[in-house]
Amino acid sequence: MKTELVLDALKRRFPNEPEYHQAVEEVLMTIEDEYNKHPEFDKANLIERLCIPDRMFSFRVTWTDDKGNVQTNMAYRFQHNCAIGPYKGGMRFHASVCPSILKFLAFEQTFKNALTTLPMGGAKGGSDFNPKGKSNAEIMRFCQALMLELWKYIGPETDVPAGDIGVGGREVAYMFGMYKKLAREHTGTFTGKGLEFGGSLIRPEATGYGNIYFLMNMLSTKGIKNLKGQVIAISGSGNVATYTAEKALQLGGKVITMSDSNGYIYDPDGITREKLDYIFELKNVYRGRIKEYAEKYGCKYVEGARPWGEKCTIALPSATQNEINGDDAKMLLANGCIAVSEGANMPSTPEAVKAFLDAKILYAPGKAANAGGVSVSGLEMTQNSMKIAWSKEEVDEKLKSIMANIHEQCVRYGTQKDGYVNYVKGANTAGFMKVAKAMMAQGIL
Ligand code: NDP
Ligand code: 2IT
Repeated sequence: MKTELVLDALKRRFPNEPEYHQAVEEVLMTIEDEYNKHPEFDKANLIERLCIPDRMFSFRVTWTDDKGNVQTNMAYRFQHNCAIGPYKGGMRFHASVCPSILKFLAFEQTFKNALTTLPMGGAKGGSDFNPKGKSNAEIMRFCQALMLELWKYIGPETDVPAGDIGVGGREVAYMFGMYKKLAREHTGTFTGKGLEFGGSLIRPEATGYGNIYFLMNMLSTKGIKNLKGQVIAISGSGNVATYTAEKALQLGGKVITMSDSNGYIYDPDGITREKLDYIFELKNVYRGRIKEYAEKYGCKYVEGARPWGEKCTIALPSATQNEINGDDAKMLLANGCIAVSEGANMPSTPEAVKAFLDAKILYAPGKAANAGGVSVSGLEMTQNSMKIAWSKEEVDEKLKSIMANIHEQCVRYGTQKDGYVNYVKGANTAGFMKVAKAMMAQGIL
């Protein structure tokens, strides 16, 4: 494969989309060895077909705020690839949402979903709507207005959205409610639904728990069996970050940081179960800021900064893309960090990724480590189709075994001659090979 040529052509065709270029470049640079064993891929122009989304919807959403002002936002759905199953992926509501960010997320989702072992294609959607400070009624009206357009493009066997940044159980419920009214059917066209109307146990916990399960698989290759004695830095304080902290605590880890887009807290005594309950309440009930934790418990709060300068042995970025840069990575390594497992999607810049791989620490890219969320979404789809509900224990066991399976795939494709497991190469190659084989079998489409 002439990686540079493919990338240059993509950049020319889709200019000003840096996050999309970054995600594509990372995958193409790491799959070359395996790709070159298959000359038939080149003949079928597989790379271009795999990098460009199948379909991109963009539309205006008009809604009325509490003061009676008419507001507009842009919303999108990028259906990237459906070779192995219906399109599947979250919806993100954040002021920064734009085609480049959703295209990178939809691209990554395609490989992540392939790794889960479940039959799901890749998609992502969202809006530049900023949910911060909005009333419940405004959130509801926005979700309903968005769904007036989106419902035409989705369906239980077509495209199944879920949550992501700014979209949790509340937003999924409002979107699903409107979808069901317009489509006149009550099936599994969203995941992350409430338990009363088709949601799965463990779905809220799944991304965070799954990341810790993946981390434990990595640590066990070094003979480490629990998190006792490990000092853990987590970024974010949303869905992924809070459940990551919960499972880390259960396994004996000491969590010392959490953050939001305003700053981070550093609690040298460790966030206890009781303190974590406060964070759950702060975030989900009051929709407050992490700063309030520092005020309540009298610990350090650093405004406008990220937690990576604090000494830790394990870092679990769980907020957003490009939140660990090359300098942050160097600080983490200098402070003795032995493992980085990504709850967020593409949280490490290319410089940071290089630093982790050069230092040969345990480094799990998001598409492997955070696949637990979409995996339990897949299990929610299965339960909806079968019209049954599995117990917490059943879902958790399935999640554990899926994360172990993803770890195995990474080891299979990512083990280097010196024995170091390059999980980036492993995850990208395993995900790519599955999608590529499915596309080849289905002909030129
Ligand atoms: P939430 O909206 O629940 O939480 C996001 C957290 O990250 C908040 O604390 C938020 O702070 C912070 N954050 C968001 N954007 C930024 C930013 N630009 N700079 C600094 N902090 C930021 O989202 P999730 O927990 O669901 O998602 C977190 C990450 O995990 C994302 O990368 C998402 O794509 C990924 N992910 C999510 C899955 C899921 O199932 N939800 C599954 C797999 C991956 P603030 O409140 O100030 O905005
Ligand atoms: O990035 C992700 O994997 C998610 N936001 C979850 C997607 C899903 O469909 O559950």
